[in-house]
Amino acid sequence: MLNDRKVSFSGIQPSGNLTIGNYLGALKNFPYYTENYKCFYCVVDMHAITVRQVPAELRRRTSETLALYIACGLDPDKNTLYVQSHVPAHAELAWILNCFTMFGELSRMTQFKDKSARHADNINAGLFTYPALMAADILLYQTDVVPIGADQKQHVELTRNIAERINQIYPDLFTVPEPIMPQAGAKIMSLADPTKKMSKSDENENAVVRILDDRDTIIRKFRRAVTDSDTCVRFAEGKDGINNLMTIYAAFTGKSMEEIEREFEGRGYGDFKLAVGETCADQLAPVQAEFKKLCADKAYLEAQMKKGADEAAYYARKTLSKVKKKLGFII
Ligand code: ATP
Ligand code: LTN
Repeated sequence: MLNDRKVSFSGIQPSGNLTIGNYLGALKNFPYYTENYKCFYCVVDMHAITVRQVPAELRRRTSETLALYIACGLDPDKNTLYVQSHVPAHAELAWILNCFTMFGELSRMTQFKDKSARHADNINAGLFTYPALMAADILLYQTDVVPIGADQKQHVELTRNIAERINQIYPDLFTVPEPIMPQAGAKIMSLADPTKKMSKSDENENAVVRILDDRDTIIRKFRRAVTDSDTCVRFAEGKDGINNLMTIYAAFTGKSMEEIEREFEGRGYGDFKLAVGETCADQLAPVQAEFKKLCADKAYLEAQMKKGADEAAYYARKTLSKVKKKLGFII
C-alpha cells in the first residue's frame, strides 16, 4: 500500500520488439488497475543487459517500449511509467536483497536454466541473480499485485519468499506481493513450435507475431502456424498448435473455448487461422496508430520518461531509506 492505495507493479524488458505474448500475458492487463491502484510500470533495461545488447538498439527499444505502454492505454498522468536505470534505488536494493537470496533458490529458476542453455557462452552473474533485481523492482514500491504472464510466476514466488524471510527478521518491512495472471493468454506459445513459449528474442520471425507487425504480416504468420493433421477446431490434448490459436482468439475476443468450437463447426483450419489473424490485426490497429503518433513526438516521450522517473524515485527512496535504517546502515 502507498497512501492508502493498493499498488500494482510490472516490468517488460526492452530485449526485442514486443510480441502478442507480451501483449496478452501482460501489457493488455496493465490498464485494468489504473483507476483503483497506484500503478508503476517500468521498462527494465538493466534486466535486458543480462543478455548482450547492441547499444543503439537497446536505446531505441527502451523508448519504444515506453511509447507502447502509452499506446496500449496507460495514461502517463494516472500511471507512473519509467525506465528502471533512471531510478538507482533499484540497483541499490537489489544488492541488499542478494544478501537474503539463497544460491539454491536461484539455481532452481527455470528462466535461468533456459537462458543459460541458450547463451552458453555468456552465463554471467547478472543472469543468475536476475530474480533479486526483479524482487527489488517489486518490493521497492510496497507492491500488492504484479500482473504477469505464467513464465514469471516462479520469480514472483521467489520475491514473496525473500520478502517473508526479511519480514521475519525486520517485521513489516515489505508488503508481500501477489502474482496475477490472465485467464486466457497467460502463456502464448510459439507459432512454429507450439510446445515452446512465444518469446520476443526468438530468432525465427515466423514463430512470433509482434505488436507492431502490419496486417498482411500478421495474417501470413497465422496462416503458416504449425497445427496438426486433424481438421476440426476443438481444444484437446495433443493439439498444441490449435489449442494455442484458440487461446489467442479467446484472449482477443473474450469468447470461451466452447463458443469458438461452435463458431467454427464444419469449417476447416484455413478459415479459423484467417479469423484469428484478422481479429488480432483489428485489435492491434489502434495501438499501432497511437504508437506511430507518439514516436513522432520525441520531446513528449522524453518528458513523460523524466516525469515517471522522478515520481518513481520519490517512492523508491522512501522504502530504501527505511530498509537501510533497519539494516543498520548510517543514513
Ligand atoms: P525475452 O525473449 O527477452 O526473454 P519475453 O518475450 O519472454 O522476453 P519479457 O520481457 O521477459 O518477455 O516479459 C514481459 C512480460 O510478458 C512478462 O510479464 C511475461 O510473463 C509476459 N510474457 C512473455 N512472453 C509471454 C508469452 N508467450 N505468453 C504470455 N505472457 C508472456
Ligand atoms: N523478469 C520479467 C521482467 C520484469 C518484471 C519485473 C516483471 C523485471 N522486473 C517486476 C514484473 C515485475 C521478465 O523477464 N518478463
